[in-house]
Amino acid sequence: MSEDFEEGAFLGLPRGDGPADVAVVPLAYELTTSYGTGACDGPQACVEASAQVELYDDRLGDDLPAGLVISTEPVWEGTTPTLRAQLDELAAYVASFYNGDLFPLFLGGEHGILPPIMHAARHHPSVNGDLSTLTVVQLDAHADLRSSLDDEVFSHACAASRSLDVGVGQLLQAGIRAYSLEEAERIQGDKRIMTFFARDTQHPHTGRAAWQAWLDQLSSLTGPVHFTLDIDGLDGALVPATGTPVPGGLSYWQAVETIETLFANPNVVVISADVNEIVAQDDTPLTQFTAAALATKIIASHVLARREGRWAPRSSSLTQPPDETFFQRFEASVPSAS
Ligand SMILES: [Mn+2]
Repeated sequence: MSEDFEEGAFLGLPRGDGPADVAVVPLAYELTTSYGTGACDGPQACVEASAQVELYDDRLGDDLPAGLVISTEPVWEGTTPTLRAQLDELAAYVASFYNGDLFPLFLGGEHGILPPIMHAARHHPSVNGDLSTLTVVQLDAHADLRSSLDDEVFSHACAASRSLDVGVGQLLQAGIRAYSLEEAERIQGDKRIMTFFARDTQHPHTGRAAWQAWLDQLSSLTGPVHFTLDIDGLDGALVPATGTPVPGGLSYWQAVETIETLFANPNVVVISADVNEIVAQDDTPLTQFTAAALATKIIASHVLARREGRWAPRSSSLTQPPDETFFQRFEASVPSAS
């Protein structure tokens, strides 16, 4: 630990001078978690665990912050009483990080944060108001493609469905191994969705070819991308405290390879990322440390993309909060869903 270690900051990095190049944004949101609880404290636990993550990234060949300003924002907590009001509040808050000047990394919180984040992402200059140009790349145990769970259409189990509903153009997912008949049919029938199942990529004999197909898919993407990492996409042994740990998931190195491959694609601009379903584990810090290590890998991969000319700041005039709220947008897209 260096003497400039700053308590409460991601990686202990002091704020530094000037505007932020990377913003780590903890979102303490948990209103629909179905099984485990504690996703609300997860972001803070991840920031604390990051104190033990090495600043050196082998691909970057440098210590973070590598000359940049990495800012850890105050923990966002909703101030409104209902789920719908909190989602609107969240969408308006995160919109301020989509002006194109910086790279936001959101820490959640349950996966229900994704649809309002995607609504806000329309303001990024690379998206320029048209979310249909945006691809979401998702690592997750669950497809998150239900139409509702326990009568709640904004359940974390519907995060991917609602993101498509607010206008996201394409969804690529891997690690998927827990899903319903409804979701299996949706994956089959919806051309916007491409799913790489863990059964195939983790198969002891043929998994290697299936995994390579996933990497090839990431390398052939074009346009703006948001990367969403539900930590339950990893094998449950690595993240035992997450809300719904599932066996048979991705290895740590597969998550790293996904991140490195995506950020290395010269035809993609990764505009933002989130790491979610983090829960503070009491007996060992394994769950939150795993999340912190992968969040650090995301930041290092962004810094490398900047250095190699795949990402540049693009100031936007669209810095105002969204002209329509998340719910206005959602209800316009899916008239029957409200
Ligand atoms: Mn999820």
